[in-house]
Formats: sequence, structure tokens, C-alpha cells
Amino acid sequence: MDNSDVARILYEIADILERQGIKFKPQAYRKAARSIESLEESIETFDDYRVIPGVGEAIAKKIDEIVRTGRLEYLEKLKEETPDEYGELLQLPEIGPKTAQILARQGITSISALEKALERHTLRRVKGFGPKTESNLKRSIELHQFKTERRLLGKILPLCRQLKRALQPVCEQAVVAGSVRRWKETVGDIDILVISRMSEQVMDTFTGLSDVEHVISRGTTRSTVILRNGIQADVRVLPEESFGSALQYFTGSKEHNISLRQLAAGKGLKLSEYGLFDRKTDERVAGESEEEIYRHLGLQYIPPELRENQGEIEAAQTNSLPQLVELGDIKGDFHIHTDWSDGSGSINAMVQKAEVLGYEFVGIADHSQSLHIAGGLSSEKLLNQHAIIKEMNDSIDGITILSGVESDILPDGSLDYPDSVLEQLDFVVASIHSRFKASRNETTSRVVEALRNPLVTILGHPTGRIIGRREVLNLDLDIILSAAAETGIALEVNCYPDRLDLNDVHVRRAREYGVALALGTDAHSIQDLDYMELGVGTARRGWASPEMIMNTQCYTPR
Ligand code: DGT
Ligand code: CA
Ligand code: CA
Ligand code: ZN
Repeated sequence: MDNSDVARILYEIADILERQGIKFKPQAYRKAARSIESLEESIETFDDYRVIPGVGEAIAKKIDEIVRTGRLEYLEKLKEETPDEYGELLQLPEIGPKTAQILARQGITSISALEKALERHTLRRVKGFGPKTESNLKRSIELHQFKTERRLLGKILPLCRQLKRALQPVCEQAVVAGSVRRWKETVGDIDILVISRMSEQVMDTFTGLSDVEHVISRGTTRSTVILRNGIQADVRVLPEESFGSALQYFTGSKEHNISLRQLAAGKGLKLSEYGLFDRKTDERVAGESEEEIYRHLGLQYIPPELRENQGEIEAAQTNSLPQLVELGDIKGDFHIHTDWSDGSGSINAMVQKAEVLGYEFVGIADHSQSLHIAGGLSSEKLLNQHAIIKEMNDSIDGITILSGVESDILPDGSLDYPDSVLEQLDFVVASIHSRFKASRNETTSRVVEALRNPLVTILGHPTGRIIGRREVLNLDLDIILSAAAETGIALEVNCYPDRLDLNDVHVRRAREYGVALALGTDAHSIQDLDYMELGVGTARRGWASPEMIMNTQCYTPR
């Protein structure tokens, strides 16, 4: 529960009480909510909530329940008593209970209904709803949608790097914390932490960036904005001596932090964003760096990618965290498309970029003949490409081009070329690109059949999901993992921002089965080769060590 969560609950109570026609109480709840919102400290660090302006005995009790349990029985009862016909509308910042009531009388009780009414200008009939109100409401809906929508990490990372660069001249250090630092596949908002002696300049620079669409709040040490692409970003200026503890706190995850605080409490310590303190003497024992905090808690340093409260704290207690794969361990890429199929770069251009990345091998894997829409290669064309790659290898030094293919797995589990063709290649990625709605049995057997084919090297994007667009295939991953373990075929971690397939959780399962992983960017352009870092981040979130990853080895053409 952070301050805004607690405030939200209190505002909700106020709204319901107001709808019930109750006087004065709603104002009291709103006043308390407002002062909680404007607190500098986390609500969780208070021993007695009554020191907060506007919080008396009764509200303090409720806050205590919210912080301890994450919910409030009183609110749940209120909600039951007061059926909420237009609660959704109240989520919009511009709409209070009065406006909601007026809208409800027009039959508008949801955000989508309001959107339609705005499009058709039907609200203009209502007193007080001119074009100005209309455009305010439209903007309000947009902001609301921005706030609730998660973005792909791959799209947000370049923006984060740009923000850091922009802040550099006015600070000693700028770090992006939160889910971005944990390499979570999607991001809710961007949390930037800064050390600087020029707080005012940091705020000026940040709120004045050309990327900023709307400034939500601007303070002396903290500001919040909405960027042009709709994502929210916060910046906080922190003192050097507690930067480590703030970084630890704002990196999260929340669940990891809660467990860590409990561990601290058990040792007579108190952990907050301000530092690690002795409970008795209030003396600060750590805070400048994260390493120091974990060490004082008797733990191995836990990399951000593992901080999900999934056993990492227990492992760190016994010094048994895995050594995680790093981007620097990666010697090549196994999934590259070129202009031979639906890629935009020539083989040569992709190889040149791979050299810039310092790779030792580069695996070309264009689409196979059944995938007509992607310009899949006929046997003849594929063998022709193979011959050309052979020649190219003879004329270059320092990097090896591996000649492969991304072969469709046909509905019966066979591949898209005769064995006589596949045999000649250096590697084969086998992927499903059709019949996404088939039954669990059918899809599982189809994949297992492919895994039994000795000519297959890697199972491409094994679950087929596309974040926000396509569900995972209906298949039994455990059966597939045990088949792969048996036949020694690697499962891909497809690095494309909206794929990340296998995902973090699946990587961890693959690790338990002893299945090897192959990272492939699925690059369709030169720039796409940079997505490797997303695959590495995903592998790290799945506790993968370098030994598990095929890309950490060198390969020579057969
Ligand atoms: P996101 O933005 O939804 O992708 O995910 P995060 O993890 O970046 O979450 P965010 O931005 O709400 O908060 C950033 C970090 O701050 C979070 O990972 C942990 C910390 N934090 C936020 N709220 C709370 C809270 O209520 N309790 C604790 N202990 N930590 C919190
Ligand atoms: Ca965040
Ligand atoms: Ca945040
Ligand atoms: Zn594919």
C-alpha cells in the first residue's frame, strides 16, 4: 500500500457517503486523503497515524487496517449498501459525484458510454456541458487510459535512456528504478531517482522536457509528469546518504520489499526508503548503497531482476543465488531474418551490425516456404542462400555466419523441408505459425513431434504469445519441457519486445527441467538486433545462468 492507494480508499469512502447524502463526514475523509497524498514519507513508516493532519482516532484505525491487510471492511460494507451505478465514472479526475449523477440521468454510467456521448456531442443538450467541458472530459478519459495501460519494456527503455541523458547535466547520478530496473516485460510507470545538489534545476529540466505532455505535480524534490506517449514518469531528488535505501525501496517489487522489511524487523532493524535503522537506538546502520543494506541483513546481494519474492531472499540467506547470465556473455544471435524473406536488411548488413555488437557468430534464420505472407524460402532458394553464406564466410574474419532457417512446424508436426535440405544447414529453428486455436492435445503433440526430429536445434517462440494481442498457445508446457530435456533441443527465448517467449516464469521452469535456452532477437531490421538485452533480462528474471544459454558458446559451420 503506498500513500496514493490509502488516499484512494479514503476518497472512495467520501464519494459513497456523499451519495448517501451524509453531511460533513465526506469532507473529513477527503481532507485526510489529501494530507496523506502530500506526505513526503511513506505511510507505512508511521507509528501513529494521528500525527497526520486531518487524521483522528477513527480514520487512524481505518488506515491501520488498510496498511496491515490491504483492504478495509468498512468500505466493502459501504459498497454493498450503496450499489454503485456510476463508480467507473468517478475514476476520472474531472468527474465528481454531482457530475456523475447528471450523467447517470442521461443514461451514461460507464467510461465507454461517456466516450460515445462525447463523440456524438449528445451532451451538448445538457445544461452546463459546452464544447469546453466536452474537450476537458475527452482529455480526462485519455489520461485515464494512459494511466491504466501498461507499456512494453522494449518501447520504454530507449525513452528511459533519453530521460537519463537529459538529466545528466543537472545531477551527479540518475537511475531508473521500479519495474524497468527489474526488466519486467511491461511497465506501468517510470520511476527516476536522482542525486543532485541542484534540486530546482532538476525539476525545471524534467518538467520542461520536450517529451512532457502534461505536468501533474511539481515539488521541490519530486515531480510527476505524463510523457507524450502517455506514460507517467516520476522524478525524485534524494540525499546521497540514503540513495541506496531509496533505490532499494523504489526498485521493488513491493512484495520483495515487504518480505525484506519483515526480515529486518526480525533482526531488530527497521528498513525504509530512508535507510536501515536500529529499532532501539534509531541509529542508521546502512543506506548509502544497496549492497550495504543486503549485507547488513545477512544476505547475498540480490540483483534487481530477482526481486519478486519468489524465493530469492531464502536463497540469498544460504548464499545460493545462481550466477546470472549477462549481456557480455552473449556471443551471437540465433534468430535473424533478412531481405531474403520479410526482413529489411541484407545478410551483409545484419552481419555488419552483429560485428558492431562484438558477436562471434550470427545465425541467419529466414522464414520457410509455407509462410507465404512472410516470403518464405523454397528449398531451392534456401540452398542458394546457404551457398552464398558459405562464400561469405570464406571472405570474412572475426565472425562466423551460421546458415539456418526458421522452419514452420506443419500441423502434423513435420517440418517445412525434406530432411535432405535441412541436413545441410548449421541449425534449424522450428516454430508454429498456424492453427493457433487448435486443442491442447493437438498442439502439444505437434510440438513434441517436432522435438523428436533430430534435425531441429531450437524450438522458436515456444508459447506463441504476443503481449496484448495473442494468448499463449493451448499446450502443456511440462510435457514439452520434459521432451526437450530428453532430446536435448533448446527452447528459444525470443527477444522481440512483444514476444519475450519463453517468458521469465517459463525460463525458471526450463531451468528446473535442465533444458537449454537459445536467445534469438527475431530481428527483421538492423536495429532489432539490439533487442538481445530484453532476452537477457528475461533469462535473468528466470534465474538463468550462462551454462544454460547456447549463445554463450562459439559455433563453427558444419
Ligand atoms: P509498475 O510501475 O506497475 O510497472 O511497477 P513498479 O514495480 O515500478 O511499481 P511502482 O511504480 O508502483 O512502484 C515502484 C516501487 O516502489 C515498487 O516496485 C516498490 C515500491 N513501492 C511502491 N508502493 C509500495 C508500497 O505500497 N509498499 C512498499 N513496500 N513498496 C512500494
Ligand atoms: Ca513503476
Ligand atoms: Ca511509480
Ligand atoms: Zn516466427
